Formats: sequence, structure tokens, C-alpha cells
Amino acid sequence: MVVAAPLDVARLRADFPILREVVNGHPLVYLDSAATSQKPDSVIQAVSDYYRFANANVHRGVHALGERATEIFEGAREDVAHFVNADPRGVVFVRNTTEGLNLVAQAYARPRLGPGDRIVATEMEHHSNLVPWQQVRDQTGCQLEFIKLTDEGRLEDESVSRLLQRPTRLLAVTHVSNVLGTINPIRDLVARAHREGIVVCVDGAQAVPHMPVDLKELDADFYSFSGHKMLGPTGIGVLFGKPELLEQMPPFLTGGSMISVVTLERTTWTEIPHRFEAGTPDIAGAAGLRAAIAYLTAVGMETIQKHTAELTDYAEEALSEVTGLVQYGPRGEDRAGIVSFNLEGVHPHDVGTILDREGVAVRAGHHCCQPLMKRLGVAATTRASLYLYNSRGEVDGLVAGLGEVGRIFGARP
Ligand code: 7TS
Repeated sequence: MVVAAPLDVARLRADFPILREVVNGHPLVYLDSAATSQKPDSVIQAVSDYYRFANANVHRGVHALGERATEIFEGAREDVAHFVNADPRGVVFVRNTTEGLNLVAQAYARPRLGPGDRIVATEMEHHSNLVPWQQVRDQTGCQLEFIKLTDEGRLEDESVSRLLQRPTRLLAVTHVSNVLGTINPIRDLVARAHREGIVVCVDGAQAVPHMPVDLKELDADFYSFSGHKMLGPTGIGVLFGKPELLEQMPPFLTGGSMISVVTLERTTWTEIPHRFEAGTPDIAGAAGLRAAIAYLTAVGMETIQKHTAELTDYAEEALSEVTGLVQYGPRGEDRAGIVSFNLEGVHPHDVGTILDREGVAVRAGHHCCQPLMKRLGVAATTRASLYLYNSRGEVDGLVAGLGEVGRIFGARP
């Protein structure tokens, strides 16, 4: 087992220029990395260098800049493949997790499913891994059912067993919940699904940034994630699909860059993964994503996971001391760096607004998980999400800010 070295947070924070911002008179405490992460200088520099020294379109120029741009873009594909231990032929560049999941829904599920088939998702899905499947249900007449949650916020095993059998054809499940922090047992779910011939599509948006992910080991058929949540720029994301499945799929979007031969009558598709990358891609984004992967790799994903886990334990402990505070999500090893809570009698938007006045950035709302809010019996939660650049001092800042909320609302003595 790899023993992760402790993180030197103070040193690492110097790499993130935005963390030096002062917000409403206070040093910024950024606890919203689940929405989007901040970017180190090296990523910002890589994007800028691309435009300064390599800007050209990919896969077409015979000139030097075209070659540089293509090298950056295809190099990014290799780096992504290496980072998540996947075959680069299965790495499709998309805009974000959402687009990757829509691609699977429309190019894999829609042509294959019909009345009598079933898609299974879970009650904890982000809307991005829920609405695309409702669309497929409406387009094909298949059924859509949901794995229930336990009160701790884990997948209910009885529900998993009942639904992971015929007529289920596809399981759509998140690796890590963006509200509860639950880490789902993907490897086990995939094994159970595959025994029944069920294809598995995983939403990896909150997993790849925070823990080592090995796609060969997980064996999921599709796996989608976003660059912007893992220190990379906005506008670039990844859909991994097993090459043998991608080979059988029609394109999702059509146009330039994804064709083999075009006549006025018809078109043949080019090979994977380019078949799924119509139009000029986000080359600058790919340059930034490479730098983000280099940064994460240099720090070490085990180290990042361990740091966040320790900080999460610290936050849970500190928050449990706050009067009238209710926390959601499981406690234990299967928990990522996300802490959702409510303060009795105070709307999360008010909590978020008062915390912002103190320089503390959290997210308040339904977090694009309205069905999960219904399951929890709340309209919204406040969520603090932790990452490699966060410190115990910042968690203390959150707790102090909540003290201020309590004073304003009279919830504390
Ligand atoms: N899936 C999960 C689990 C997510 O947390 C998010 C974004 C997405 C999908 C969509 O990612 P995108 O890059 O395509 O937008 N989650 C959040 C959040 O929790 N707060 O803001 C965005």
C-alpha cells in the first residue's frame, strides 16, 4: 500500500493566485470546489502559452503550428488515458460531464432500448445523470427506475438487488454524490451489473478530482468527468467509453472532423474516438487539462484523498458542535470531502449569504439534485466542499461564520 505523504497546504496555496483574493474585507475561504475548483498558475500559463505559441486548428494544418496544436491535443488524450488507466481510443473529449452523459444516452441507449427494457439510476443522481435518461425513456418507451437510499445516504442493497436484473439494460450511477459525499462501490456494482448483462454508465464528476481512479479496475462501460472540477479550465471534459462499445455507436453530433467520406447524399464516419468530436475542439482547454493532470500527479492522488479525508473528519467534528446543525450523508470511509448541512430555522440561502459576507464561499441550494432533496425532506442544504488547497484554519473560518449566522438569527444563546 502506498503511504501518502502529508500535504504542505501553505506552500501549495501559493500556486493558486485566486486564493490571495480578499472578499468583503476577509481573506477568501473557498469551500465550493465541488462546483468548480480553483486553478494553479501552471494551468493558467498552459492555456495562455497555447494561444501565444501554438494556436492553430488540429488534425488539418500541414504547417508547424497545426502540428504543435495537434500534439498538444492528442498528448492531452494520452495524459488523460494514463491518469485514469484507460485505453486512449476510448477517451472522447467533450465539454463537461453533462455532455458525456448525454452522448451515452443519445448514441448508446436511445438506438438500443425500447418498450420492455429498463434503465436504472439512483435517488442521489445529479440532474446531469437523471434528465438525459428521462429523455431516453420518453423517446424509446423504456422504463426508468431508481435505486433507493438508506437514511445514512447509501444505496439500499435490497433495491440494488431487485433492480440489477432483467429487464434492466443500463445502470446510470454516480461514483461520488455531490451532496452527500457518498462514495458508491462502483467496482462491486459493475461486477453485479455485468453478471446480468447490464451496461454501466458512471458519473465521475466528483470522483476523478479527488481520488485515484483506475478505469481498467472499475471496468465501467462508460465514465464521464469534467476538467474544471480537477484544476483544469472550463469547457473541456472527458467521456471514456469502452472502445468495443464506441465502435458500434453512431455519432452524437455531426459535422466537420468526424467524417471519413462525405458526398451530397451520405457520409461515413471516421474512427473512434474522433467520430464523437465534431467541430473544432477546445484545444486550449486540453492544454490546461494536461497541466492540471501534471499538477495533480505531482502532488499525488493518494495524498490529496488523504488530506481531504482528514479535513472532512475535522469539519464533521467541528460542525457537530454547532447548535441546531443537522448534517447529511454517511460517516465513514465511503465519504468524500463534501459536507452538507442545515441550521434549524435558517434558510440555506441566508446561511450562504451571511457566510459570503465573512469571505466564506459555500454553495446553498438543491445542488442540481431536486429528487435527493425530496428524499432528505428538505428544500435545500448548505454545502462545504473541500479540496487539496483547503486548511483546518478555513474550516474554523466556516464554523466562526456559522456562529455569526446563529447570532443574527438568534439560534444560539
Ligand atoms: N455530476 C455530478 C455528480 C456533479 O457534481 C456535477 C456538477 C455534474 C455531474 C455536472 O458537471 P458539469 O461539469 O457537466 O456541469 N456539480 C455541481 C455542483 O455540485 N455544484 O455546481 C455544480
